[in-house]
Amino acid sequence: MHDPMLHLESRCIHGGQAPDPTTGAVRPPIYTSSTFVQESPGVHKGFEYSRSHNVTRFALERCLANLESSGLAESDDRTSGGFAFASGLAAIGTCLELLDAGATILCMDDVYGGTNRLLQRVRRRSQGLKVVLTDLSDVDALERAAKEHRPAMIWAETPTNPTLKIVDIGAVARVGAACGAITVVDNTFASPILQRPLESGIDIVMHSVTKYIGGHSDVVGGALVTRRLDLAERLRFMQNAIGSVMGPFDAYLTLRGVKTLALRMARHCESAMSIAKWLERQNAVDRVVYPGLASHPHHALAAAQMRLNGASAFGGMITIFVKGGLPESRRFLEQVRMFSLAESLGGVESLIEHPAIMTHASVPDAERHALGISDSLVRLSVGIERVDDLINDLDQALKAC
Ligand code: P1T
Repeated sequence: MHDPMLHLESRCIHGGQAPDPTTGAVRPPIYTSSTFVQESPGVHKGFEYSRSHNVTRFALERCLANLESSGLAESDDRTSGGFAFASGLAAIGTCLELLDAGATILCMDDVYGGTNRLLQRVRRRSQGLKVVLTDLSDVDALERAAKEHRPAMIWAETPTNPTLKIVDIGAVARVGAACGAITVVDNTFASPILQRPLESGIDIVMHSVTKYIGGHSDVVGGALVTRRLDLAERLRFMQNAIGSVMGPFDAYLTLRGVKTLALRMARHCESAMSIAKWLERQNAVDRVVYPGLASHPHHALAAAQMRLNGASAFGGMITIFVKGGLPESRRFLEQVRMFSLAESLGGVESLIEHPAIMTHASVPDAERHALGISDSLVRLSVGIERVDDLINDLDQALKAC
């Protein structure tokens, strides 16, 4: 079903989905077959080999393309411009293959540590990429860097991981179009429910579906969606040529997770807002960073750019600076009970972590310090448990530090 007029909640259930044509099954089956029989060499039913063609993966890819409003029809591209990968980093790696050796990529300075590591410690060497890290939340800096470096790709992440800066997606699209760069937004923290980069003119949206899209901390996966047919053709070639595809079981699980994405996001946003406001009143907390708070430097932009059913909504991620240093944040993190101390985010269960030691350890020290990822910075992923229970948990843990 491809009605672009449907609301996002309905598109989570029906977007890009049709009953199985052979049986009428309302959920796509898990097609495990690695290969497909041919009547005569080259004569087949459109399915040759499962890396290239998998019914279950295609179902997820069409659903994500629909949710992100790729605008491509199945008659343009088999999965309407959606592509699923074995992990978020596999999706990023495949996307970077659109660039020729020696190309320049202009990248947000604060991105997931693994994205930074792939760019700086792998692709700089193996692909000769020139990686220019800039604070793209500063539109003047974005314009200046684009003029100076003439990048072939601009990579934005918003809200950023872990400092929750907000990048103006429309500005990235405009600057990218003016300098001929392919523009990419990592939409992992917002999910397609809150933020719609392709509708603002961005070329490619990237997701770690491990997070909100999967939503249950039981699958690792990644996705790319493009609105441009030329890029869809190149990504289809790359996805098959490189081969870091999502397997059918993971595609099934992810698709199952997507069904409740809109419901979950509403709860994540509501609870995170309550918790952020509560945290602001706690003595043991130096500073709370949440795009929904008036104290956030990019609050107005976030309010305009992150929307749920016509109202502003700011996601489920909160960053705090605990008073003191590493001993205090360590005690706090050891003391939480309902929040699990673990990497990752976006699941139904609340997670908490220490980016400097955990998710962003691979970011070079000097860069980490410049970004303010200090030993007192703690990142919370607010789940969908009862919010009072979460606050009680944080309360008892903060009292211990
Ligand atoms: O873990 P993987 O599915 O490969 O996705 C990588 C990735 C890409 N982009 C963003 C914004 C991310 O947050 C991640 C993964 N992040 C974590 C594991 C984390 O705890 O921050």
